[in-house]
Amino acid sequence: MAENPKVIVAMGSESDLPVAQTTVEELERLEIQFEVRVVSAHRSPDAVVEMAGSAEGRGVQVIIAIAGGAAHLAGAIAAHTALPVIGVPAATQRMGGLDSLFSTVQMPGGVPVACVGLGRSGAQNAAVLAAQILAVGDPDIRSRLGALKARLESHVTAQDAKVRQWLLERTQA
Ligand code: RP5
Repeated sequence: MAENPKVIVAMGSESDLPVAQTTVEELERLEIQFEVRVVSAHRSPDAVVEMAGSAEGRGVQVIIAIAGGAAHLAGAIAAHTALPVIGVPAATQRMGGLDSLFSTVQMPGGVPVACVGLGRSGAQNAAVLAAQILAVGDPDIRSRLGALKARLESHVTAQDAKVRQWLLERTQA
């Protein structure tokens, strides 16, 4: 766990860990100091208030909140801090995550929660968006984000070459 975390990755239950893992991996790749917590808007509300209320004083700059179902975690955190909060709705068995999505994004005016989508790409993008927020005042993170963009581009360029070759071989067969 980082000594001076810039990001907190909070999840409502240990069962959200598979989603959180994707966020954590991207934060590690971007070399961002973070810590991970399990705090629940409904099961440990006092811990949510304590974590959110003390984050800014500890030097945290962004909070990522992962939760499913009646996913009030991101909103409950946003109620207790002026730090940017990014919500990641976790998929659920009954409604596929639509319940989590609506619970996360439908915030009252004045208390925003940024939400970048469900699933693996949502969990990854929460980390990237957190990095982009930090990068406003940190050129090192900005340069690591530049490297990420370059990696994404070369990955797609390689896919393009592969698919073009596939089509060539198909037409020659
Ligand atoms: C939410 O309820 C958690 O974020 C989790 O996604 C969901 C189910 O939690 P468990 O019953 O698996 O602990 O609070």
